Amino acid sequence: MLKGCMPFPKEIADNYVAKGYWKNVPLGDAFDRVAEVYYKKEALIFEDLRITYGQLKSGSDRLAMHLLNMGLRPLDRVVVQLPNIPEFVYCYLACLKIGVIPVMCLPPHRYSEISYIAKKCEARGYLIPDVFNKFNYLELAEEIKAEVPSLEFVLVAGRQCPDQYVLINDLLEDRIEERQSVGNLEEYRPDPMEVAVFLLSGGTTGLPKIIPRTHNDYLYTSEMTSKPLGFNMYTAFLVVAPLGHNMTLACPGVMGTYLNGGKVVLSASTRVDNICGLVEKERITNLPLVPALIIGLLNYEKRKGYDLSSLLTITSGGSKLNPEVAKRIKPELGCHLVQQFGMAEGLLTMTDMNDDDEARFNTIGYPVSPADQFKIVGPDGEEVSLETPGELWCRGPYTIRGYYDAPAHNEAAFTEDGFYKSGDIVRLHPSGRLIVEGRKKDLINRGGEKISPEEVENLILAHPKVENAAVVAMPDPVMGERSCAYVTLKQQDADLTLEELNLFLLEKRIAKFKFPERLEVISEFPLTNVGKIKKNVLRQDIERKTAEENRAKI
Ligand code: OOB
Repeated sequence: MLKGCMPFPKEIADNYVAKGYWKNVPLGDAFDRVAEVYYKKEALIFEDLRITYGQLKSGSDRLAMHLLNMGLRPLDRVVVQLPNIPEFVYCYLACLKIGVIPVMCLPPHRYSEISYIAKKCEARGYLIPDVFNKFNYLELAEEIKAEVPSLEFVLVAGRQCPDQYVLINDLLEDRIEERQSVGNLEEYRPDPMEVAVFLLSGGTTGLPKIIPRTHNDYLYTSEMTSKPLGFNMYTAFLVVAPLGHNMTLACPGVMGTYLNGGKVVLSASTRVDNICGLVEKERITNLPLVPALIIGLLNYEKRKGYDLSSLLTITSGGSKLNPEVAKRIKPELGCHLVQQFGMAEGLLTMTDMNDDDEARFNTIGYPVSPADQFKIVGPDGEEVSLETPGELWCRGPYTIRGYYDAPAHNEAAFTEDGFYKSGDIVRLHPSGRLIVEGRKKDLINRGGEKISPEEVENLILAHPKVENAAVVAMPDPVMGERSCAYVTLKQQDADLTLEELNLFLLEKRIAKFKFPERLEVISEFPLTNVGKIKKNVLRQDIERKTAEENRAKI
């Protein structure tokens, strides 16, 4: 396995193969097999582009050959920072076919994240749009190239780019298969036990950790998560969240839709009018959303003007769904709710369409594989009794055994016998389903997008006026949580505004969703007897303040 990755122990891997969980089929082959059956059927829709399985297969073959000709080889890493456009899917499949590892970054990431990740995984390629959401990625690429010596190729989705970069569409249009045999790809067919994709962790430590997912485990993920949703060739799957998220990519996501011969529709925006318009136009059957968008959809007054009757399921995942919101889905949107709890590290749990209301509104269901193992553990490291909250530890055929090149962190995050310590606090319902109670890890979950407080605190601490800083989650009725920064200042009589702080963070060039949305300047921090900031006291403080402010508004 790629150096820096922790393989599954041999006897366990053999057992997963023997039991049929791992098919020993690379992801690219799995797609091609379906594409041959559904050659003329629509696979990918974006605005007025309608792409068939046949076109997607031949386009990704062509792109794979071009990548090889450029010099990319199996297990090379390429950072992917493309938005939800067809080029993303072509490039993803092309990489999978030749074992090049796509590193799933997000369009809002900026210099700070991309330079760190590209360096950490020694990326040889960087895939970007030219301009997206008014941001110029070509300029960013220049700086990344200067900073990351391994980076040789910049591939651009767009109409124009500097000479030293390559336009993805030029490659997609150049009929290389007339000069070279497609059969040559066989030679580079990846080992299914190898890494297929690098995902990024939500990150509780300073910077994101890299999550290696293998062909075998990632294929299994998509197979198992498409079952509770009843995916088949009539599935019309709408992608709203970034394609680089595990949920949209593979749980069951794009890959799960393809394994079943369905069609994927890409949404260019997260606006509710856009979502409703696409559901009506494309007769969408399955819609995965974070709870914040479900709330947006339910509260969208003009929704009744759209025909949403094709919807069979809405999957909610990424952050906790309030049961009061869950209850409204069936009566108001006319489709089933399926709750999904997951993590890029692996484990997934889901409710079933046929579950009763109590289970669907209040639980996150069962782990999706019979081979998933989990423990719910108290602070002493011992398993707690039924219905007692504790930390969720998990292990199984699609949960990683370690982050990429992070031995010290792995020691803390995994047990010796391979359980991943998720940092989530859950409780076991007598039915065997799990209920999310909270979390132990220091993280902010802003509408499903994860923020590492430590990463932001380290940047705030560099502000000349700031003496000490702590970033905590504040409750929010739509996003679930937003980020609030508490700071003490070096000079007690000085002041600092949120605008001033965020202008400073803008210079530090991190993704904007990580910016604090509220600032509390205090005179001193509540400290434990060993001098650590008592974050729970700050969380309670901001919870009380926001509750009081909300009461005052009514
Ligand atoms: C998904 O993956 P990540 O890696 O962005 O975040 C994982 C964390 C979990 O550890 C948990 O803290 C939280 O996100 N989470 C939920 C949740 N689903 C995820 N918390 C409460 N309720 C839920 N339903 O977020 C992810 C990956 C695959 C599928 C779905 C979500």
